[in-house]
Amino acid sequence: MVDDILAQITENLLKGETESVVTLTGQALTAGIEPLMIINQGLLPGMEIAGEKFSRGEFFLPHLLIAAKGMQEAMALLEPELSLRQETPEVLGTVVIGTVHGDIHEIGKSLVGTLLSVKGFQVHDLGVDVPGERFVEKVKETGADILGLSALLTTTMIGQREVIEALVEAGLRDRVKVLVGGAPVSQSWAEEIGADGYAEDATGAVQVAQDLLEGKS
Ligand code: B1M
Repeated sequence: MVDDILAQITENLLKGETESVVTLTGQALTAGIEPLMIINQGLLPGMEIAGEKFSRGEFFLPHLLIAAKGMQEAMALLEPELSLRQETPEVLGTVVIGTVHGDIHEIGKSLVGTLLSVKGFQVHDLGVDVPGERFVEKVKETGADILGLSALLTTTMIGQREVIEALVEAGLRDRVKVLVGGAPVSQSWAEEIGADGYAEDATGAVQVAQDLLEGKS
């Protein structure tokens, strides 16, 4: 039953049946399936397969857009449920997050932001295609503990390095920990550009953010 409903979510996401994705997500919640399980085993496999099909020339941009719409509409249903499970009432720290300049991929960055909020971080999400100076301004304004930089394209990940350089220029580098992520990003890239942390996925990002605040990494 659980596997069945999650498989249907994946299938409908790929078929571009946004309404069915939302209905099935609601049904999954009613059936008592945890929101994170719906995300990780229902929605994300769909996005992954959509990307693979795009690489093979079986899907085109409109397919990706409609799959993204399905995921985002389902997330609108899941986010309040995730908030209800918020673990700590006190604020663990402040995070500024966004997708770097030239890159409009939104979903992974938003998922990282949502899970950080659920854990108890105060999150300022700057959105996508964010210029370096905007990150710097917001870090200054909020006194953020952590700056999260997402990049989904091999051509835009260089933007993460540029933001770190902009922080150095603004004299803020020592005041904020930089966490990087996104499909083409790796631990070695993080080290190369002088980031403080790297996470492969949203759950990992929460762990790394906590470790950074506790000074473990
Ligand atoms: Co684009 N796209 N896309 N796309 N897209 C990818 C990334 C791609 C891998 C597809 C492919 O070819 N297989 C490919 C990149 C190739 C490369 O550079 N290596 C690609 C391309 C080429 C493009 C365009 C250039 C296509 C074109 O125009 N010819 C174009 C670029 C536009 C631009 O940004 N300037 C483009 C456009 C789009 C859409 C707009 C159609 C749409 C995005 C819609 C939206 O976000 N509102 C889209 C989509 C949907 C995808 C795929 C299919 C799915 C991305 C996604 O949302 N995944 C993607 C293929 C793929 O990733 N398999 C693809 C779900 C999401 C939860 O995962 O974003 O990876 P992800 O986030 C993960 C981790 O990466 C990590 O945690 C998240 C949760 O687990 N993570 C972090 C992310 N950020 C993090 C930050 C952290 C820590 C962890 O700390 C701060």
